[in-house]
Amino acid sequence: MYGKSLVAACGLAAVANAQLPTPSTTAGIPTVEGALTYQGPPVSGFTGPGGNATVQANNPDATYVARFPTSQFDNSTGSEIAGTVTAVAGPQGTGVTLTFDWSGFPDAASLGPFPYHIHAMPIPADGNCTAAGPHLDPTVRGELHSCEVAAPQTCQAGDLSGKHGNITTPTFQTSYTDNFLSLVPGTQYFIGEKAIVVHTTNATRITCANFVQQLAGSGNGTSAGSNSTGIVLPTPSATGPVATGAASRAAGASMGLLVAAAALFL
Ligand SMILES: [Cu+2]
Repeated sequence: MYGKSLVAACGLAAVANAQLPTPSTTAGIPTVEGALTYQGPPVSGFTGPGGNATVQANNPDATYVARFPTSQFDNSTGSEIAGTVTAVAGPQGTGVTLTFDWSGFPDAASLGPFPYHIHAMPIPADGNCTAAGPHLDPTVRGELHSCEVAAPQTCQAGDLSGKHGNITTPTFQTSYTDNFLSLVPGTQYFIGEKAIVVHTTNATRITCANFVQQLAGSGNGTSAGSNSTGIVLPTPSATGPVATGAASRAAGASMGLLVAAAALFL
């Protein structure tokens, strides 16, 4: 449906620098792994076949935390992004308020700005960011049109940087409410047990962590039943320990190798 000509017409080459991976299929930008959403001018009002995202009301009083690892250093970027992203219900239970306390971003001039998204799946215990799959996109909007900031209901629900801006600084400490996310398990917009992934500007996944529910009264993680990170999986028997990590961090790999990988796994 979408050929290389359309990709070219979209001006993809303008997205980034010489490190930008080349779209590798005649079917358009590969999306199964969660591509870098097209960064050019939006097409006003464009939605996927699922139409506009719906405002998520009646969110429960629950807290989910994505804890980023502090034990790994990314040789390819010279960085160690650390910190947390905390998710609670928005005002009157509408939407989700996200609070970011991130530090350690690499040089934005050469590797940024840094997009970040909620992806459709959790990462496994080995921290493999690629396993997070594509973006959380319940309206099936896809990657070929950039997020229209003035109309966030048209964007991919998980495209946080599309809706709220890329990261361009060494630290990222902010808070905002996104109305198109949910804390209700089982809903299409539910972010729990899904990964939040940070990319370099060419879509390489440089770190990731899962949103895991923090049980009431567990404080910073000393209550019975918590694991070493102080957070507890709602389904502790499912897949083992909480996974935080950054398997895209190929220690010692050159940026060139990562770019080659990114070309296959956007
Ligand atoms: Cu992403």
